[in-house]
Amino acid sequence: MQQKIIQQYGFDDNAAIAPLGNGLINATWLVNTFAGDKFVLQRINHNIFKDPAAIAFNIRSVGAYLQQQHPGYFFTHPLVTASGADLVEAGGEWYRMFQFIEGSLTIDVVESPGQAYEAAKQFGRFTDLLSGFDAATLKITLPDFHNLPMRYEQFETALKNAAPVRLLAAKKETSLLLEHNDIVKKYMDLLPDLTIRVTHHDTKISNVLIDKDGKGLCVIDLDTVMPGYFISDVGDMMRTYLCPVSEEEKNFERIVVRKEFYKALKEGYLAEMKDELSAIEKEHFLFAGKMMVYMQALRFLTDYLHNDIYYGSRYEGHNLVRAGNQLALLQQLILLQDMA
Ligand code: GN1
Ligand code: MG
Repeated sequence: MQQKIIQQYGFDDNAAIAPLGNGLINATWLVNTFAGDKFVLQRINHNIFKDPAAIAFNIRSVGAYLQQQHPGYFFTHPLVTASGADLVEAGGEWYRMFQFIEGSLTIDVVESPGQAYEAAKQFGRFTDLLSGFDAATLKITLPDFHNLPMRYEQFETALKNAAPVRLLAAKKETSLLLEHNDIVKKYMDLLPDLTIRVTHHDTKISNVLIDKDGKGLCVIDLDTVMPGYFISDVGDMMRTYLCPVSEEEKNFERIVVRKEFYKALKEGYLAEMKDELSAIEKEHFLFAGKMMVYMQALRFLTDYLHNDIYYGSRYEGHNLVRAGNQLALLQQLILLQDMA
């Protein structure tokens, strides 16, 4: 199937196609053409993204603005096919292609404060460069994606409908989520004071391209670029950069918060966003992390209670472990005092 897609972009039949990266939602391949050029092919998971054309619209619209207003910014525009389309349908699936940026790298785990700084700076820069762009013109590619009260309601519904054996297995995680539900209230109270901006909504480290010297180049994976709050981007960075192990780690003793990484993340983000964020937003910098870690724990546990229909599961209890992991991280974050 992938060969058929790349033909539409006018590539030779002899391209080598190999899986790339480890996202949970979309499938990605590296395409090496016979001529020696490299491209990235992606299949959009349309069970989750019901409207792939909305994603393409947003990327086109943001890309055009950046090209016009900030021509020096490095932006990964999707390639167009021989017939001019930036999205290809085949067998009920949607695909798009990007140029592979020579010399660019991605990493999966943040290993140094410098990497946290660079990545946070890139995500801050993206939102800052788009501060003159009307976020309201973007399409909503995932309705209610980071709607915390709605995620909480879904969790409550799952508690009512789950199989008794899963409910019992999830007893500890369930009571921790209930215990910390003041986060939902705090978030609701804060909302009127937050500004809506162009938000990436998936700020994990593998969504930043860096060069061989570790300098940030740009952000990628723009499927969830939508109007949103700084909480989403800053919080998801905290969720994925501060701890030396990922959400997959089963040994929760290894879940700690690296203070120097927090400091670097904050410095990197504010290097671009300090004049954009309000005083109230800055005061809630650390809260962003708590909110996003809490929401991810809710999402993993809800999925466990729903028999893993969203995230899938590679072993029995996978999403329960992921939820427990995020709750351990939440407890560590609660202990962290804000600084800098
Ligand atoms: C999903 O596709 P990926 O792996 O970048 C999810 C994020 C979660 C993340 C947890 C569209 O992201 O919201 O934080 O898994 N994306 C979607 O690993 O649900
Ligand atoms: Mg993603």
